[in-house]
Amino acid sequence: MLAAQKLVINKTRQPLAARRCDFAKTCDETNKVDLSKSADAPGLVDLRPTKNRVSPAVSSSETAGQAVVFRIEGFPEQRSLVRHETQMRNFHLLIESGMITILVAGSGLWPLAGQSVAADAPARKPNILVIVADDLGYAEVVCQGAQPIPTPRIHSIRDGGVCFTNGYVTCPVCSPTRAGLLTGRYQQRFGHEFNPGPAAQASDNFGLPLTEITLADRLKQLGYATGIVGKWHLGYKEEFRPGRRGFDEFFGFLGGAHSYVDSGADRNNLIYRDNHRVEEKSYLTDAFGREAVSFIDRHKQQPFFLYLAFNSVHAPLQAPDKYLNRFPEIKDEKRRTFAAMLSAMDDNIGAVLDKLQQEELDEQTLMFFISDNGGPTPQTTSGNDPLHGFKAQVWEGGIRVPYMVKWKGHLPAGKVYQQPVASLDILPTAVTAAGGTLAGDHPLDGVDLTAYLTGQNSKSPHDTLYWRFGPQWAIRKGDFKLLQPPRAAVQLFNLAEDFGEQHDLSAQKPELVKELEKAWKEWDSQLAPPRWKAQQARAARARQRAAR
Ligand SMILES: [Ca+2]
Repeated sequence: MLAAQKLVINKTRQPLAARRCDFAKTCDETNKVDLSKSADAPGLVDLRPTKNRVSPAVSSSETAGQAVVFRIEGFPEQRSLVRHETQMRNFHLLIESGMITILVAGSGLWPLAGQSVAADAPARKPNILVIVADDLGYAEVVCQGAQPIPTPRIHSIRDGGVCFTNGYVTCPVCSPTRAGLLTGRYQQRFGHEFNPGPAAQASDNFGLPLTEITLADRLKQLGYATGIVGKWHLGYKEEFRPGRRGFDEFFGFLGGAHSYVDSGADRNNLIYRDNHRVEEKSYLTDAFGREAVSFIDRHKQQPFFLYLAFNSVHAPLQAPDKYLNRFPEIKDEKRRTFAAMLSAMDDNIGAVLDKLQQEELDEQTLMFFISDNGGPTPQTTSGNDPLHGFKAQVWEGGIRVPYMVKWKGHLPAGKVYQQPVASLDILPTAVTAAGGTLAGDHPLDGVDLTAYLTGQNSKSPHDTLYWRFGPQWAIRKGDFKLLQPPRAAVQLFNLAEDFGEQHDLSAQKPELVKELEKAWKEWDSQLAPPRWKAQQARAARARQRAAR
């Protein structure tokens, strides 16, 4: 983490209008304290509040210098790197003059001799917000450029943070992915390999195994208020419910899918507030937005963890006129409804972001946005282009998803990160930011991404990523991916040149196939057998009918 020290200037500010640089116009124009032009400070840290000047510096490979977060009165928090002693000396002049306040400095900061500094002032732990979309395909929220259906509020996370072009989940369907995300561990390590099927047909032992420690458990232990709003899908029985897995509060449903317009549509999968059934009259996506804002309002005075797991844009395709009317140009009814559902989720994410801003919690909130698996395009139109495959498959279209992270003032803004990352990384990144430790008897597969995103570590966070989903499996090592599709021979792709997985290289590179197969088997040998089988709704209903 960058925040190795916290230094707060403890002195009275002096009015320095005569010397103050007009940062709104940039220092170049006033030329009063433009130390970057000074002869004794070539290349001084750029204090201008232009976001494009900050991000490249932070992401530079020449990051041997000190990361400094500072504030100029009247302007948002800034971040920059100081690489030379003369730069730091001039930085000190600005500190001494009262023109800037150093908030956070990187480890190994030059000593601030003679400064009136109160060191080690306790920093408030950041809030953690994890927003999960359901079945949202790679093509629907993109890292760069326009997209088919406008989602300006989700894009504001992208534009203010880091967007992943190679962001993966650990399974191409809902429940196992969530088990991996909330534990930071490959869910196959503890047998959580498949969906349970509908509530009425779920296996008796279905639920995130009680041996596992969730992100909520960890953050609760660190003093966080913890809440889940939305879809749980990690167990129906009492011992598996959110209240027993680290969450103080729960508003949502326990199953894998839910009507958006009838809270009592499935008597086996009702809407709950904690352990009490509630009637919900609002469109469910709006209700989840309302509850998320309420949670923040109730817990804004303390560090909180909010797991906001929308079921949008999972089937059934349902949306009220309020959102449908935004897309009169879309003639295909299915696509129009999907667009309305996505737009509704975007609005409600916007309400959450607005609330954070109103409460001045922007810079105190580390937030993630991710989809739990790829789009089931034939069922909902959720697109994965140009990736190959869909939800429930280990081609890229099933496992590479929209994924982004934002922490204003702490992570770069407007950056696209192209190394492979995983949903597993959310837990270690969040726990580390919260001041927790990752050691313990539950070894994690995820990594803290902070140093990678700030440019302090230029390596890839993961040498290798693995998938196992019944008979399907895959391994990605560097640019190459070997995968076992259902009922077919293994396929090898170079994702750097062919991320649409169109050109199978297995016949051309048999040695690489063997090497990757061996590596996958080594990982596979560490895994537990599935604790329950995949339950297909149609097959389960047929069995039930036959049993009557
Ligand atoms: Ca899903």
